[in-house]
Amino acid sequence: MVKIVTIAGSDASGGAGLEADLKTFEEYGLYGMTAVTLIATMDPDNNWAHGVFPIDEKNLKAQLETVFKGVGATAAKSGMLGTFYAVELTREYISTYKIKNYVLDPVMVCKGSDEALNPELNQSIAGKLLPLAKVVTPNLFEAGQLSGIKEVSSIEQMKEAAKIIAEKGSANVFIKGGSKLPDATEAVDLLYDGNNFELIKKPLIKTNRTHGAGCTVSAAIASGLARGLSVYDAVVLAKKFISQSLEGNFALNEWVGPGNPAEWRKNNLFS
Ligand code: PXL
Repeated sequence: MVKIVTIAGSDASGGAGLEADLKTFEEYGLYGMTAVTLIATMDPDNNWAHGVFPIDEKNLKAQLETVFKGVGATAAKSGMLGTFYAVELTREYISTYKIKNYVLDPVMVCKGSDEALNPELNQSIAGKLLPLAKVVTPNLFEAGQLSGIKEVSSIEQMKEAAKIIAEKGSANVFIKGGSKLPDATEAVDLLYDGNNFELIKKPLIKTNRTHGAGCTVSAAIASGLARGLSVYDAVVLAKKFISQSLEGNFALNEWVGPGNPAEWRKNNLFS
């Protein structure tokens, strides 16, 4: 059994965070493990406002010991880390256990959440984790933050941001969410391997039920790497995976809707 771990927050509503990651790992036929950094809650009496409850440092370290020392993993991804100690512990375990297939999803804020952006925390993520990442998977907003380009709103700016982010250490940069470019007619994402740009395209799926899409695509890339795919092949397959997942989008309630990673089973791309 090939093992993979997500170091991420739990989304109590189940659409994003480690819940999205585990569902994705399952679809890829992997054994999924978790190190929970925080629990995110949403308030139905307050317009679905997000709450964030960090897991304490001792607890997180004990989870990482369980996973990395106690079991071992072929691949890892990290999602919402939330605290400086979670960033440092992630750096420590990914480097100590020499995890080559590490996908960094530099989650900065949840969609629809009003929690403040923490620039120092994001700088810590960039400084400590980008150099360890095989692939970093920022969306347009995160690419803007990581690169220092204020607003990424064209394919040219995606390329510019990818170059700057690659210089900070990640071996490959995958900028997702190209479907949100102002003039998008297709869902165009960008892969940069330090030399070449590849545009990865799929038809635009017109829905705002995209909760957890970013988590799912980075978990799918990590899953492809765990299965031995090249970065390019893992990204292309992940793009198919997220497109199928979003085809199966549904409403959880009046505020939010996720995709459905299990859509994949209708059209299993491994068989
Ligand atoms: O989609 C970003 C995200 C990541 N991780 C957790 C979340 C969210 C958004 O809600 O709750 C735990």
